[in-house]
Amino acid sequence: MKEKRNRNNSVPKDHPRYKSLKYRHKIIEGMKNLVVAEAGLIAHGRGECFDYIFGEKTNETAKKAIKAAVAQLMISNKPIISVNGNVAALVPKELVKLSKTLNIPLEINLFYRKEGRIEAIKNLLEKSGAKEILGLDQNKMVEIEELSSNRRLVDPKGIKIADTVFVPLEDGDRTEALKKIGKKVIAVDLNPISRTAIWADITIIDNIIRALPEMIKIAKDLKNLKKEQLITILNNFNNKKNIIDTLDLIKEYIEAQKENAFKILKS
Ligand code: PTJ
Repeated sequence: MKEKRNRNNSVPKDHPRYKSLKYRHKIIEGMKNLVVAEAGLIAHGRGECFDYIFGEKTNETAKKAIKAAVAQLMISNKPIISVNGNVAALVPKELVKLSKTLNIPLEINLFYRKEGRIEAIKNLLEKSGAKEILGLDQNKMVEIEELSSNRRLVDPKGIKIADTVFVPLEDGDRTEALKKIGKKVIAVDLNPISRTAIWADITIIDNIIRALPEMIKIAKDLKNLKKEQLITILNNFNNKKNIIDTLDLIKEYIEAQKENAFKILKS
């Protein structure tokens, strides 16, 4: 019998899936305090499933997309980071850090507009160091006509006038609508064939919990590049090819598991 028993339902640090369980608990906690929508739990589970089938790591294809994404954000005139409940619950400090490193505002934009959610997310972001947050005063929001979901309500100083919108994990209809009104879209989505992934200009196929710290690191690396050098990075990036390469990686990973998965039986 193990000596140190887990008495308070926290995740024991020696659990083989400690990290994954830790983030699950952040999502559950987020749901209890209104940051995360109920459907956010299901979205998280879908993400976990995709993460599993490419090894729960930031692959080379994701690194290429991250570099292009940061270059795109750096050359944009009015970029914006859109924040939903799941992202706020999982990586609030990193959202604020990316926003400060690249000098890009955060805008709360929700699919499920339950009373109290915007306030809860605002408080969490502020606790994590955010100074200016857009998307707060619902009376001042304007509509994106091409969109029928709640995400159509946007801040006139943010998404409405942005040239590039960074949309970490979400439903697909908005990316399509944003593209139709001429915006560049950068998405983070573990599902390489979601509508968001396919419609985005730059698709980072990675878990947001790994993608954001990597983006912050790359933002520091690219800080001193000239605009032409950033444009060259973008010109060398092909989103369609990158998605196809990621699908190939998934095939290779699953193929390798035919041998590797059963090795644990011998250990
Ligand atoms: O907070 P709200 O009200 O704005 O709602 C947010 C959710 C996520 C509930 C809403 O946008 C939604 O229902 O999204 P979907 O349609 O479930 O899409 C979520 C996508 O994100 C799926 O393709 C998942 O595979 C992917 N995903 C889930 N968790 C992660 C992820 N991608 C990257 N990192 C994750 N941790």
